[in-house]
Amino acid sequence: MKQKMDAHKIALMGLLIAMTIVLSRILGFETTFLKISFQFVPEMVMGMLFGPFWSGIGAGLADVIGMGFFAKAPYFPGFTLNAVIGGALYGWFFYRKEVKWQSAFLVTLINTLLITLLLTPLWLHMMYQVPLNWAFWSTRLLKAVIMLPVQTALLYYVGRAVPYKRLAKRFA
Ligand code: FOL
Repeated sequence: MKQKMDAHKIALMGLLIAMTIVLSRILGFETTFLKISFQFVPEMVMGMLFGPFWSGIGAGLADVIGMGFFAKAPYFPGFTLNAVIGGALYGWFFYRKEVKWQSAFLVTLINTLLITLLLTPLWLHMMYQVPLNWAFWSTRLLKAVIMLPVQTALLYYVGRAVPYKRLAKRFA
């Protein structure tokens, strides 16, 4: 469901966008071809509170604004699409729902397969003509295998800690 935004919600969304930018651009690990960050944490909170539509927009804005301030590479729209898809996924899975282990794992798996192992390699190939060889895939697979349990656990515990019912009532 699309919800109406008011001043209170816009302020909270702005804070979550700022947290996403800090986690992805300042506290993230980044090389030309691989990035590791915890930006999925504020993105999932967006998803829980605002649903797929607005969290897609919020995550997309965080990418565009973050690139504007801290660009370490040329802007490429494919990564904005990644952000929008990622934000929307968290909204589909967690909007006003109790976070379960199964859903935390499933959303991480879909994210990993679609974004880390399919779309990002495609964008990097288009941007830099990176050869998609074994050296490329082995680092990506290693990241995926390590981050899958870490991300699942973080989504679960953060999801449990967010009082989404109370917040939803206050917003209503
Ligand atoms: N263009 C835009 N719009 N946003 C960007 O962040 C961006 N970044 C680069 C180039 N153009 C951009 C730099 N290149 C990954 C690797 C290199 C890279 C961008 C992304 C990458 O590995 N991404 C991770 C997800 C990020 C995360 O874990 O926070 C991936 O697994 O796909």
